[in-house]
Amino acid sequence: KMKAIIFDLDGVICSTDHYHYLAWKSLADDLNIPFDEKDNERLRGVSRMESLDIILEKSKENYSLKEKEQFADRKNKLYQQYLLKMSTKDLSKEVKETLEQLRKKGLKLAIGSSSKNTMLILKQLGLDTFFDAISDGNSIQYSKPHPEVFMKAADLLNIPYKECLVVEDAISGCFAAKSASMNVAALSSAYHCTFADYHLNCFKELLDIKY
Ligand code: B16
Ligand code: MG
Repeated sequence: KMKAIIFDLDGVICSTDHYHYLAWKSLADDLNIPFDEKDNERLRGVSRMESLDIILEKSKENYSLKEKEQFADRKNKLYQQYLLKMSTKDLSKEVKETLEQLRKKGLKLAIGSSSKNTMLILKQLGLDTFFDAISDGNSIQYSKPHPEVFMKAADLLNIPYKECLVVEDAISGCFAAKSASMNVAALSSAYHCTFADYHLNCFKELLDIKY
């Protein structure tokens, strides 16, 4: 029996994954590093610094930690400019209504995101007070595929891991959930994840699951 749902943020609740891509693309172009949307798939769910390291794999230069921190900062500032333009209009009707109906079923609802911008994004969407628990990139030591972010969310809810369902768009996130013995519903980029318990064509299919 499942009592809680832990949602990934970027790529599940909202489409900020595209803004990540645009901001990284701009940095990669400045540094003359090839980077396209296929490369971007590897960055899903992965932390900011780890994402930068993946991008720099194709660079001929060897950058210092200080330079890398500046690059990550530059990317984040650009990314936040996109976030600041977001509003409640960027929360789809489908996601909003599905969340409300899941809550009506008595399920606990939480966020489990690697992003340090989680609170800003939730505020922009008008969801900052909606969830029962929020576990994000600021409170973890290891990012996905490590299960820490989801374990923290379940601990905050006080629900056993086996009774949680994680909703993910990233393979790294599906791994993270499974490592914590949680159930996984995979959608969009993670749809073909072989070990997911549920495969969703769209967000509202969460309502078809037997909890
Ligand atoms: P930030 P999620 C992840 O969020 C993104 O998928 C990933 O692409 C990003 O690098 C990471 O957050 C860190 O984000 O730079 O805002 O701290 O999918 O776990 O909600
Ligand atoms: Mg995601």
